[in-house]
Amino acid sequence: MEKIVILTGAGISAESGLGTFRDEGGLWSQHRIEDVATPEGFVRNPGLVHGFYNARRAQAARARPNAAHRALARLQRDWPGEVVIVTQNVDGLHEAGGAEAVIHMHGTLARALCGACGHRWDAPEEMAVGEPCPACDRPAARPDVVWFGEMPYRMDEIYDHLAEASVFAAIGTSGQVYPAAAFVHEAIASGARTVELNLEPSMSVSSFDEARFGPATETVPAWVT
Ligand code: BJW
Repeated sequence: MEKIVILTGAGISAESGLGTFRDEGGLWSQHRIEDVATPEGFVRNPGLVHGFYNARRAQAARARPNAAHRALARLQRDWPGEVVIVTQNVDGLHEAGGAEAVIHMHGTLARALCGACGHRWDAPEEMAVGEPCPACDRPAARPDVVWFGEMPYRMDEIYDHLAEASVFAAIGTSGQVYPAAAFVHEAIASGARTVELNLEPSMSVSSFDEARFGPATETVPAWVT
């Protein structure tokens, strides 16, 4: 049975109205990474970080899945082998589009994490500074997302899937953030055929066997059929 492993990034949700990070006008042109996406930034100014993620949580709650999310869900349902979706995105649009068992390697806006004891729970719409953890009562609630310098989630599982992949596709990701940017090399080492679907060539386009460029709502449904 052929296993297809798909890595998605912010570009797949762009046409659902969610901003990407590194495109012109993207999130990193409006916010400093060190301030909002590192554990040190959270310690320095938790209010700023909660504000950043509260706004993104509200925006993600309003967003609807697009044709690319739905096409991947269809592939997952119809493909006779296994289709594993690994996303770097913290929105829930793959699931809203019908996908199952999505691996959120950079966490999710929908959950809160206790920085003291590791307990996780459903995030309220607005997280506030000093909110107590429901398990240990310490005021250490943070968004359950992976910041720079932290270990992305479920890495062993992802590497196991990559080792068994017949096809690896990277969709809507700039290939600038590790370890996700190196997944294509793991897939190549496993003998997988590799394809990039992106608006324009990413940093690692030359590593892929095939590349298709254009908006995800066009390239992904076309690739899936
Ligand atoms: C479209 C489109 C449309 C637009 N249709 N396409 C030096 C070398 C190597 C590594 C390091 C290094 N120095 C430091 C590191 C490690 C560091 C890192 O990678 N730094 C780099 C900047 C160099 N990485 C880490 O710290 C990670 N942890 C780690 O490495 O732990 C150790 C470890 C080692 C080995 C194994 C395992 C672990 C953690 C990284 C955490 C990243 N966190 C963020 C925030 C998450 C929460 C949140 O959402 O706020 O994750 S940062 C941000 O970048 C977010 C994204 O998931 C991630 C990737 O961004 P993405 O998705 O690629 O978006 P963009 O904007 O970059 O690209 C969008 C793409 O879409 C573009 O190509 C567009 O063209 C395209 N597009 N519209 C199709 N309509």
